[in-house]
Amino acid sequence: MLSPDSGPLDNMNDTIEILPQINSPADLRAMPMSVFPKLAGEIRGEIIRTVAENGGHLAPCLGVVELTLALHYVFDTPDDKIIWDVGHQAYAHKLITGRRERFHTLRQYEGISGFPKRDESPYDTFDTGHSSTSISASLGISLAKYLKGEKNRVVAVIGDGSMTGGMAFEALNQAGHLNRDLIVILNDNEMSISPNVGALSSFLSRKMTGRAVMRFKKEMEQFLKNFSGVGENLLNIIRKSEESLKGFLTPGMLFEALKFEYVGPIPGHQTESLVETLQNVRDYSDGPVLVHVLTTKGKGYAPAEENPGAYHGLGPFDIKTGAVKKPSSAAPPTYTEVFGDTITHLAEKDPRIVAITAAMTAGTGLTRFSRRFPERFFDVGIAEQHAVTFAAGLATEGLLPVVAIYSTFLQRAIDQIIHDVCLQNLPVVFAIDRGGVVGDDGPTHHGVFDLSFLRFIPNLTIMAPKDENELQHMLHTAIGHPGPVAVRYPRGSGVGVELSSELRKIPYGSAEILREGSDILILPVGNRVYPALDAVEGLKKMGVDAAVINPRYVKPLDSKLLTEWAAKTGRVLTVEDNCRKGGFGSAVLEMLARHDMLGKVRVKNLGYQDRFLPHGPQETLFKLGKVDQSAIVNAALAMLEE
Ligand SMILES: Cc1ncc(C[n+]2csc(CCOP(=O)(O)OP(=O)(O)O)c2C)c(N)n1
Repeated sequence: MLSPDSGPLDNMNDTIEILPQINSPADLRAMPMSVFPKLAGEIRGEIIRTVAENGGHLAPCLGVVELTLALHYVFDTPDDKIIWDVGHQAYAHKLITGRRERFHTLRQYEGISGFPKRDESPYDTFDTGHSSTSISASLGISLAKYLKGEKNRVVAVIGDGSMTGGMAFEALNQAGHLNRDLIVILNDNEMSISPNVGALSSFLSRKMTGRAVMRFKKEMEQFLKNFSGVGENLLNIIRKSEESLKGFLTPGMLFEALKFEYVGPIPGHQTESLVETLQNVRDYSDGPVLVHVLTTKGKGYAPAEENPGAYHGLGPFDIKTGAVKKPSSAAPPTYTEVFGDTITHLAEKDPRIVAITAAMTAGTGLTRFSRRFPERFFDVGIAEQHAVTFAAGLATEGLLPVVAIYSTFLQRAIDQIIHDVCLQNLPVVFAIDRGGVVGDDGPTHHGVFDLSFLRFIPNLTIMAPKDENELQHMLHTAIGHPGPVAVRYPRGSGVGVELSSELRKIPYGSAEILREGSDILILPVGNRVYPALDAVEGLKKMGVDAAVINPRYVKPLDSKLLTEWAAKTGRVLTVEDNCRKGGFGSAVLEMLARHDMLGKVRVKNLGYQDRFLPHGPQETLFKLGKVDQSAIVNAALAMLEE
């Protein structure tokens, strides 16, 4: 699988000599630039070894090693500021800003984060994880420095994928208007997670063959043909120098129109020329500048270069073969896979079904759908807000859009869900993946707010499956429902139940009683149902007889069944992989209050407290957040003792 010049593997066998001498960028600045190629190899080796062990974002980090060295060499960090967009490409930055010795703890519980964190290092200027924020933040920082009379430089580093997010353009627009100093580095590797999509990406592409250029060329040829002599000469020049025509048209024009000085495109893996360009920009620029840098995603590790999408973010892998270490072949399918298969299956039968992703085709399980129904599949780029309103438009014309977005990224589109979908009661299905804690990516990525931010929206139905089989039935129920529906499911493997071949509709707003009992009613939602059933087994041994109801619908709640069992047991314990405020437990409290039962029934809610959870394995976080099996047992016992 590896190509003969797989670079980093050679580097990895080299002795690590230079990196240990760098405890801060000041050490880097004291070195001759001639050591940079070897240093870049050492850094790549360190990144590959650590990600192979811990998992993480490999290809994005390998692509910016030289750029990182050049930035810290030229700019006076941490006084000058570097803001990494998304922040998933900042491992080299971490390695040379004093975190080399802790780097082996990357993404581990209580170890260093996979993203920039202000409380981890003064070199981390701005916390990130969601895309397209870097130019806005940098502009704010630059303006603040101006108002405080400080002269430091501010540099945003943003990928071509992240540049597709609307916020990036909102910021460019204001930056051009304010005309203050700001340096934007466009790290263009032609990739988002998968190949970048959209008109902007073809505009940036150095292999541009866009229709606009072709049309321009044709029209120019026609025009010049009218002038004998001079016209012919020019025509020949244009024909011969197609590259310069493209250079004339792309890609600087776009940024120049936004009043940025455009520099580039420049090669991104030659540190010395990067340094020279950045020094010029640092010393001579006046007003906003965009430096267009061309990099190779996965640079230096053959499997990642060959398949940058698969090596964008991954779990532990074998360095020699590049093969990802799978838990076991017998592991149940993930919720994501079941979603992808179910939606493809349903779309076979109903041509109105269309699927939408915001740059997460593989992540949301839509690869199969995209191949089977290319015309009914839309990757809109990193543009969650647009994805939702686009779906609303499709729905007004009688189509049945399924918008698959991770819970954390859907936070971006709350207004679009309210204003464009729910207000008009449009039949859009939101397939919300990664609901609940996601693990190693940490607080920027935990999907622990969705039940709260969706519950208050009129017309919206919310479901959460207890297992992968129920997910299938919920999707079948959601599609065709005459209004918006959100189906929220967690990251990772299902519980291993059999998948029914026949899909059935779950009666609207109905819960299911899983276990009858007289002492306490446990109401777990989604992925908390099985831990609750296990907890009940434990409680039984302690002489406690607990009832368990799977609500299935978070909204509307099955108030008849729930109040009946609340009254029978006199105690209600809710459990959710969501924040406590405004979540499922709050819904149960509100329902009991409406039925005037709060004086008669004791209620306790298990869910995340009012603070952000760190990164770490999901199971560790369930424990930390007190929503795991033992927390359920303890809470039930405490309620019985009261
Ligand atoms: C709002 C938002 N949506 C989706 C993502 C998931 N995501 C992380 S990185 C990435 C691709 C970024 O592409 P680019 O900016 O070109 O950086 P590259 O990885 O190619 O270096 C996506 C879609 C995100 N971080 N934030």
